[in-house]
Amino acid sequence: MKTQDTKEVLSLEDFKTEVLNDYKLALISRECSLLGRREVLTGKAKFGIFGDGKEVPQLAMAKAFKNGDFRSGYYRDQTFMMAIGQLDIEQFFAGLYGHADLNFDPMSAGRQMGGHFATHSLDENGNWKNLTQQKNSSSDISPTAGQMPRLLGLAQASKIYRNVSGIENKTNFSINGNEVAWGTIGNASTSEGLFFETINAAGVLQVPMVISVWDDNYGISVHARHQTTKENISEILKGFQKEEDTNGYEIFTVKGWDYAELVATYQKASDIAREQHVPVLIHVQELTQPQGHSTSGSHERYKNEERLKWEADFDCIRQMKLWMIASDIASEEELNKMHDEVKKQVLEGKKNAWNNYLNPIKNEQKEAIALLEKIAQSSSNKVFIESLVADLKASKEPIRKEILSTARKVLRLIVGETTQHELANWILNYKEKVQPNFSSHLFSESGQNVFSVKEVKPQYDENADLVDARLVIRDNFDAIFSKYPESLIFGEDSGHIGDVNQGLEGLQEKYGELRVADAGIREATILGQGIGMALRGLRPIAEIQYLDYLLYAIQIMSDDLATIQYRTKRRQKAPVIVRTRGHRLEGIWHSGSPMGMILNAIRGIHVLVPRNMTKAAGFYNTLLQTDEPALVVECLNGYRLKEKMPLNLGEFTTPIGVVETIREGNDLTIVSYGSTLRIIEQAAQELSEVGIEVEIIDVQSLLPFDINKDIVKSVAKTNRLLVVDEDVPGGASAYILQQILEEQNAYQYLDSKPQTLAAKAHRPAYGTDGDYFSKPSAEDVFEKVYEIMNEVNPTKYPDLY
Ligand SMILES: Cc1ncc(C[n+]2csc(CCOP(=O)(O)OP(=O)(O)O)c2C)c(N)n1
Ligand SMILES: [Mg+2]
Repeated sequence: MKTQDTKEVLSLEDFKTEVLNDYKLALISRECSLLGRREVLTGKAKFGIFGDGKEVPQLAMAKAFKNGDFRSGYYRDQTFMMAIGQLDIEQFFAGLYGHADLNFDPMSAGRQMGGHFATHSLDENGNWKNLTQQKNSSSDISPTAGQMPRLLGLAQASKIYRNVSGIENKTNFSINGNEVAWGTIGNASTSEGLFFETINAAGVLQVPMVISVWDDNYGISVHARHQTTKENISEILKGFQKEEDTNGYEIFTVKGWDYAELVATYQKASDIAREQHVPVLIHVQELTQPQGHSTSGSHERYKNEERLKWEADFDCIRQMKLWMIASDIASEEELNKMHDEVKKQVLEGKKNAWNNYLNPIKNEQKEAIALLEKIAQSSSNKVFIESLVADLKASKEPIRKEILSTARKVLRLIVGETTQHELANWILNYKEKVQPNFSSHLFSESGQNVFSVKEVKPQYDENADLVDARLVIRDNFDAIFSKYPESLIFGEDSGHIGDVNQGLEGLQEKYGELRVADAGIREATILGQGIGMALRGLRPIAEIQYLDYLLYAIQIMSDDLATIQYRTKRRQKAPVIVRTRGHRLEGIWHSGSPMGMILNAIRGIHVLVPRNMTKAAGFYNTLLQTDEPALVVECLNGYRLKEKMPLNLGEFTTPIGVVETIREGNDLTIVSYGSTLRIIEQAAQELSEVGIEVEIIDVQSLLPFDINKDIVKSVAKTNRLLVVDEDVPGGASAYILQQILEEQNAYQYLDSKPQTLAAKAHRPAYGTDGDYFSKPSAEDVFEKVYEIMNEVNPTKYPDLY
């Protein structure tokens, strides 16, 4: 047998020891699952989903997994995580309890339910660790198959590191692209489109990815016959098999209880993927679920007697044990003894984890009780307070909600009493201490976040010519690719023709097919490429051809990219730039501006809406200096407009979160963004002709929004506010209004009703008339403003209608 790193032949004794260690780990993992379920049923933990029945193949996968490799998997993989040394018994239970402390639950600091695994790519200061000297797992998400798109990017990173020059020195992330990305997925989850999209894309890209399907014949209660054609995923994927002169996959099938065969298969898969950059699919069959799917139900409801008996017989740990006995690796007595020891060890670990979780909260409980008891003594509501305190005291396994909720209830009972101030302070301090456990790191809090970048204005030659704006974008990308060798762009038509608007024209020739790349029509995995590569230190720009098609990727942006920093409490980051173009052109699927939907779906990603290409280019230049993900929506109708060509390409920056006043006026403030601004500017001119002077503010950055609160300053001057955009009514305009009225308190300066002017609720119709009758026009803006002014001064601005 080969060992993990040296490939040397082991002595028989070493071999036995290795197998025994593996078996012990399988037992530990199984005991964790069994005890974990009990912890949920007795109320100590809220929900449990475990890896029982899948232990043995994970031991085999861990043996082939090397430093620098990455996993992208799902909730069954606890055994694997233990086998690579990234999860111990106490951490397993800390995750189950939701211990909100990274020191105890390194997976997510209690933010995710147990069974969602991760390793730390960043140290406590947010700096990259050396990923080639550790075993890595990207952080899991719950949506089935949601791990697949990112898996593609994790694998592709190796290909980039192996083949692109100029990044050889990035040895923190890769050594010659020798790293494999390992995916795991349940059999039923292969029904998802994301699975097939990823499989196809990896077959095209030929990247070092090994994807294991853990096949237990079920997806919760739903049998394989409802999930998979022919009930067999490897059978139906046979067309992907690589042949001599084609791309494609190596496909293996193996029984999930056959330890020796599993170890051999995983070693083979690893070699093929690592050396040849050919993807491998391993269909691991005949796995079981000894306790059913999760703690929410019991599998006796949907598995018949025969299946249950088969599952008991073919339990992978039982089969491994039989094999060990038959092969004289150990006697049954020895193995039973080992099992007894493991049971004690797991119980011990569980107790420690529980105490570690509970003790700090108990101390907080004590502190609160002492304070509240003291307050009760001098209160006119003593009796009521003492009753609340008694309830809190009675809680033997308190949670923070009970502590804070009691304190807040008492506060209401002591309003006006001398102790009010002390308790109010205690509550505020407690909240300030605890709230970040649950809310920090949605965005980067590091010194490299978007607020850290200095503004550099575009510089121009005195006689700068006006050029087609797409040339500003193109030449700026040229500057970016030469300045940042780790940057790359990919999307539909982004490579050979240099994107549909030729903002990348000629750049593939200059920077090569890997850095300026065409991608298949598959928006979700284009995003996944971005996420995976960013997780491995590259600076990907994922291009989505039109804003209207971002919907295909929005799930991955929302579930994966937007939550990465948050769900790992910033131990992983993926500073992907998503480039797209939209807002206004022609017809239902080339004119959408669903910014409200996007804003609400992707908190955790910055949302930037530049009004022209110089602003857009400046955003890219800013973003590449930061460590955060962002979406940049270029104006689809802006590429042929004329702009001056800046001199300092690749250097000038557009500040993020800062608005710009693009026209000054005293009568009313119009707030907008993107293409709509050109219409508003036209209307403003016409309004000026009838004596109405509007101030126009370009938001530029919807998330973050006006960090300097400049809009309220304008409203304080004009006392009137109109928000205009091309989204549906109540879409992004409602968000903008909420920011201005609620966050900036602009309501106090208003002399007229604050209003929004948006597109019609339906999709924009085709043609110029379709546009005119669907989206706000210059006349619509004119009349809306005029109507507001008419209400103010009907004599000066008489009724139009
Ligand atoms: C998109 C999505 N739909 C539904 C669910 C709920 N769900 C969680 S696990 C699961 C079944 C998955 O079965 P399978 O892929 O075979 O994995 P197994 O649990 O059997 O290992 C379902 C439907 C989910 N998490 N995500
Ligand atoms: Mg299954």
